[in-house]
Amino acid sequence: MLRFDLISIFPEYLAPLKLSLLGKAQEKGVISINVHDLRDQTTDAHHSVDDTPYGGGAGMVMSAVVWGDAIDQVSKNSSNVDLVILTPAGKKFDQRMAEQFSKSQQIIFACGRYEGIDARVGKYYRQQKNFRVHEVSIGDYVLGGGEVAAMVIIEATARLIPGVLGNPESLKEESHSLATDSSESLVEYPNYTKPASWRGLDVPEILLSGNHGEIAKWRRAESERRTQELETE
Ligand code: 6GU
Repeated sequence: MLRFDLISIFPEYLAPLKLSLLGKAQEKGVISINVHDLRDQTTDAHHSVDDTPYGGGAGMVMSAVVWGDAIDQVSKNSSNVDLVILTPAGKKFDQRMAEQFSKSQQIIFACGRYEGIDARVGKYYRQQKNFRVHEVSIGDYVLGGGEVAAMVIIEATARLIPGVLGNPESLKEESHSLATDSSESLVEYPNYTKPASWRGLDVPEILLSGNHGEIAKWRRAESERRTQELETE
């Protein structure tokens, strides 16, 4: 069972993880998702989690002391932890990374806010033999914090775990998994369902033909055309 732990100062922000596919997967016991409030680790009266940056500059930096205590707490007794530090300065998340994470035992998501987490946190856990540390971004834009990014990563990762999807066949043909080599990955072909004619728009004739060989060829060509279209935008 893959165990996901998320540490955040806004645990309520992560409530949607109980819903839909991920909620069902937790009920089935295929995954577990555990949300932790970073402020539970603070010892001062104000429950502060951040401070001004050394060297000056705008914004606040999240405390290594508080993060270290929280990560220690959530990883105690764990022999094999992937620590994901969410930051717009991280490596770009993609389907290949989701496939790797889906084989993990435990993934801890450090959801930072403000100007980020003291850089020593990643450095420290990289030195621990039971940890693999990943600094990850979900795209080239800046969010207010890592919570939504963590949800994106969990949703993409969990659905690759056997037993999470109702119909595992749906994994095979979808966007980004047509090729085993993700450098050659194509987006999905267009899908249609009844009615065959809607507001003057007809479903492509070939899909009504029952000729599975020709349908497969057409779909492949559509995937290539759409992928090409995205690349030339
Ligand atoms: Cl992981 N965090 C923040 N704050 N912004 C982001 C991001 C992460 N990925 C893209 N933008």
